[in-house]
Amino acid sequence: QEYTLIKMRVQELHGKLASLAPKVVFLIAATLRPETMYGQTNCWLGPDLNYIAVEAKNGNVYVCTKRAARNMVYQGMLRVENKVLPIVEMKGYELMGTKLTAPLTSYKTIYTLPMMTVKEDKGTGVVTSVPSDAPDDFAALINLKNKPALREKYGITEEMVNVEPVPIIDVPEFGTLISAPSVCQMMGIKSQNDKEKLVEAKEKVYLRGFYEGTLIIGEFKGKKVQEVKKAIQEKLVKAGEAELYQEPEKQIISRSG
Ligand code: ZZB
Repeated sequence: QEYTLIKMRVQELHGKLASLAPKVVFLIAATLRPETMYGQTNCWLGPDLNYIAVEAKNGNVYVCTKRAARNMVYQGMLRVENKVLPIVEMKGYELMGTKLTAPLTSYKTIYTLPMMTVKEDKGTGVVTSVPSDAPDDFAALINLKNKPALREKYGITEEMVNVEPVPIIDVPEFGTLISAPSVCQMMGIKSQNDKEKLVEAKEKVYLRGFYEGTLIIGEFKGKKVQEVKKAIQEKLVKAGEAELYQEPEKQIISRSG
């Protein structure tokens, strides 16, 4: 499985990250959909997951799970070559509300927010949120907007969730420019707890977006998603805004323990 790692730059180094100055620190989000980066509105972290900061080969500091850092060691992406050497260790909740600068999105600042369903054993444990085209992201964002108590628990302000899905891909069948909200509405999905429906919604949006979707924003505007996915990935990598990262298939990991 090949992921694109999106480098989301931490704007101000506070708390656990303060000691990393003057290094440049990035939260590293793993995505299969680099063409949707125009629609990023926030970043998800699992509040109870463990994260580490490690030094990349290029001198930057990357924040991700230890499992992802181990894969990065094997792929020659980190400065220390034969083991994972964490510079800082922290829980997801200690990073909530961090201001980030992310590539391609029109939001100048996006915030880290809590999502309960972020998996430790997938990608980097850092997830970029595209509520226009990912039903999971849309449902989780609606939850946070509607639940002051949930925001308070993690020190999230209203300003941090004051974002709207950005129309980025036109899928004629959905009859609107924003797929995820319309599919969630059609299927009656109101919360990130509607797990089964969300799986179905995700499949629908994925397939239609990939095969029938046309970008309506950015330099590849008017082109089919299928045709430009690779070009957008390459462009991000060339600009130093992303890296490529491979992940072994899950079954293989669990079989070998
Ligand atoms: C941006 C994006 C935009 C994504 C979209 C999806 C969609 P899959 O196919 O099930 O493997 N993701 C990455 N890591 C994690 C994690 N640790 N826990 C939970 N979710 C994670 O799903 C791959 C997608 O799952 C990744 O691509 C990422 O979200 C998320 F418009 O990045 B994606 C219809 C989906 N649309």
